[in-house]
Amino acid sequence: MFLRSEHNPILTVDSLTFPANSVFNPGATVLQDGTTLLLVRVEDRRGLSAIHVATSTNGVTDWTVDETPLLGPDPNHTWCEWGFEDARVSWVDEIDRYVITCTAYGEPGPCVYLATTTDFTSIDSGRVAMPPEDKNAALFPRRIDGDWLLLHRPVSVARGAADIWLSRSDDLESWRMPEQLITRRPGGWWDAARIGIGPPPIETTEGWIILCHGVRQTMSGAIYRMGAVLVDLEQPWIVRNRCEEWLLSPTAPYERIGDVGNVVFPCGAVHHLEKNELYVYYGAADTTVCLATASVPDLLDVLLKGAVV
Ligand code: BMA
Repeated sequence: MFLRSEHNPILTVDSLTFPANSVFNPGATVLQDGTTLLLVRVEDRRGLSAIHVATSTNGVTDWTVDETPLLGPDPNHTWCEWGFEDARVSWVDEIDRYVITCTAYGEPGPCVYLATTTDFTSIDSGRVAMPPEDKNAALFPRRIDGDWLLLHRPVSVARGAADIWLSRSDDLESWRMPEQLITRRPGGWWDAARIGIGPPPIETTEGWIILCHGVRQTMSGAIYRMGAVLVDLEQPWIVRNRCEEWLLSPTAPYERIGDVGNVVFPCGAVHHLEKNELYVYYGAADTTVCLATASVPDLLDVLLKGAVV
């Protein structure tokens, strides 16, 4: 279903003009002029992460990565003293801005941070949207039934549970009515340990495609894979179908070996409407940025046949 780019990994630390440990887990969007823009997580040689802007005219090769981070560790605030991680980005017509959701990391624990920008050179407004421990958030790009909808992944320390929740807001500032949307499957399933959102939901006539990561614990550590869920177009709090099988699993050497081996971690997707193709940008082994593509009709075909599990 998903075809890996022959250029994988499409972005590595060797392409940066500044020293760093790793570059991974990219959010993605396409600008007005057709440039693909990634919000990549760059981990520096202290171990702290920042969100940097990377651009390419073809979305595959020749990336330029800004040296100055868009969001970086701030020692003046405990909640982001260790930086920002794993950005997702959506263009939101109603507010004429991009909305970035990412993890702010500091002593209180990881929390969801929501920021807006018009140009990716500065942040207009930014605030913590969900207290710790909560991460892996993505916004639906338009209001539904009058509300903004945020997908996020709180952790229940008591149960060790980490599922995808949905919360609503009138103003993108205060969030209410959290409800569980997509939960881990039990026992031997590939997403039994944790499940979290990947890129922001992708709108199609059949519903919203939600790509997610699922985690399974094994005797030699966790395996992070990618799966897909289809939720209703007008009532996205209703899960229509869920693929039983994963759609991308770490098998390539660059996904198997790295700082954290056996990880594919998608945060960005670009729907190229002319080809009806999805470009999914993902982190491989917490070390590099990779790309896999799939036909949207093929993906929907699988999703429409899938069972709700
Ligand atoms: C998750 C996140 C990701 C990371 C993944 C695998 O919990 O922290 O940033 O890619 O673990 O290490």
